[in-house]
Amino acid sequence: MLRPQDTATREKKRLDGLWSFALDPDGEGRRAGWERGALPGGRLMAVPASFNDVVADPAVRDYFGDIWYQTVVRVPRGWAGERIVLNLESATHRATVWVNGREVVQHEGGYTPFEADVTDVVAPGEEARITVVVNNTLTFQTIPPGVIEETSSGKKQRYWHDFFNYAGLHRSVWLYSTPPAYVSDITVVTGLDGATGTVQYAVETEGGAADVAVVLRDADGAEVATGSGASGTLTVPDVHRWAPGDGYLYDLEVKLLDDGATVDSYSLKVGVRTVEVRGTEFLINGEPFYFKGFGMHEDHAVIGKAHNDAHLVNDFELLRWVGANSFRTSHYPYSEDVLEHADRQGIVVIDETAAVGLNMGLGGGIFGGQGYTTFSPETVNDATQEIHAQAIRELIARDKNHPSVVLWSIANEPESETEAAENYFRPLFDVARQADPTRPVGFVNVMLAPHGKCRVSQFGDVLMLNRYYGWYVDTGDLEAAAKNFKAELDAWATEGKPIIITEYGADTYPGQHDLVPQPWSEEYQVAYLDTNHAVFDSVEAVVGEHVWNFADFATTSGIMRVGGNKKGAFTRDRQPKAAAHVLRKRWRD
Ligand code: GCB
Repeated sequence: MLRPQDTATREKKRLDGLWSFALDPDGEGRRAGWERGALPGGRLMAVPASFNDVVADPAVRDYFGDIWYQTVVRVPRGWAGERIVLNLESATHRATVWVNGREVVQHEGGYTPFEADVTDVVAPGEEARITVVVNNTLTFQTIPPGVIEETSSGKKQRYWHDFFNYAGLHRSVWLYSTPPAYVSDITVVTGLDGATGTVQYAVETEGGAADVAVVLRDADGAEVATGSGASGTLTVPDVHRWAPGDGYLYDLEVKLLDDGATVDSYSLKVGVRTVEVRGTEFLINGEPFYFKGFGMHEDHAVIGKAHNDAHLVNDFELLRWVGANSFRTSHYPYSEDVLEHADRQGIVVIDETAAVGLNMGLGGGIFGGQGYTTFSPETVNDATQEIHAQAIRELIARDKNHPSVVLWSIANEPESETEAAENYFRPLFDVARQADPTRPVGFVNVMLAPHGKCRVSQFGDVLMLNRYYGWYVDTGDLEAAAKNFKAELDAWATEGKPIIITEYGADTYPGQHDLVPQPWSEEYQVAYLDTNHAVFDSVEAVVGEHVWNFADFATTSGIMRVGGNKKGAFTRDRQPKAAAHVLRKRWRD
């Protein structure tokens, strides 16, 4: 699926703004057919936004179930004879969509786009009523998983991931037009042969006309290569490579031709670069790359997980300020605007699915997750695995052309020390490799499955480790932390694969100070980072460090969290803690 775009043959209309909004705890809307008329209640909600923190009502914040959204849009009159498509960049965690009372699409999974051809349901120049029922309930058959439990105060949503279950329409909704014959997908794979770059392309089309022509232009708009046919390879002498810190992008214009006349055109940004794992090295353009950066979250006051361009630009400004060259989309696919910006900025991305919390033994009460077996016919089972596979396919289908994306992470901290985990994950690595044979694949390993116990790491091209020596273990004892961490890393290094420390961090209450550094103080966070860095620097196979987290973020309430998770180098409103200055020194010097 291609992102909506304005081109010589296409137009798009953004449907963001205030939509009608209704919570429907009893599922009455589906029975009564709310899609056939105006929603009851007259409430309004911003799109895009997580609805949770916008409304001043605890019952709304923690609500789970059906959430109805509706808007009325006028279809541009100039779209007569065109194909008309409704596109939702995300609906968390699933949705059914009606246009003028007719169901047009359903989608499972909260962080990837979906769309419907609505040409036959709308009329150019006329109004169309768009109704979306979003559902945010998590079960054992969702990614991420959750369960509804009966408590003394009623039904409650429980889940095993450490961030708040924000939901709603988090990203833009579009109506767009294409000609009846159109380009439906493009895949590019780039290569390097000395100073010459190659751009292998494959174009898919629908609706008739089948002649394809492509033009590759440099950033100044000068033509550097042309091709014809639905697939081929372009060569670019003296190529300007896409590289970390240098987000140089070419533009690939794809034209669909009928008798020589252009019937559709689409423009794709292309960064020419290679990615390869060799021994314990992670190579970008054949050169060893060391990941410096963060696990992040899409998380802001009021809007929750909604995309916002000002926050996007600001977060990347802070990445640059602190000297980061990369981040992980922990723990779900981020808005595609984020990836496009990473492409432009030369920031490297580890792209993760929403498979987080597949570990019901984790936490020992920390996240309240006891009493379930992770993998069983009644919990995470074959049906979950298929939904997980689909989540991997949709992530890769959406992000395969982004030069910034160098590595797929198919899960964060799942149970991985059991035979059941091994059986669950083996085929999922195949799914990822089938969908993209060009990038390495991995998953993020949890401390409970150290070297020698983990049965899933064998499938990964890289080892991604989340470790909290000096925080969750060896709390406050950084000497022991260093010793134990080093011993574990030395053991992992024997695997002969690159190791990326995908999480390490210490909760820090901004403004909390200690002359003798104690956990929660800014001084302890600094000392913790220094200790960890000394360990990384002593293990050659370590090729990256991603601090947990870029910024403080919202979580469920609990005795382990003070107004959310406070492991940010920045506060939730993006002010630096002392740690941010220390990182800046290490990463920029
Ligand atoms: C982890 C998880 C992350 C949590 C973090 C923490 O291992 O991957 O989602 O937020 O630990 O702070 O406990």
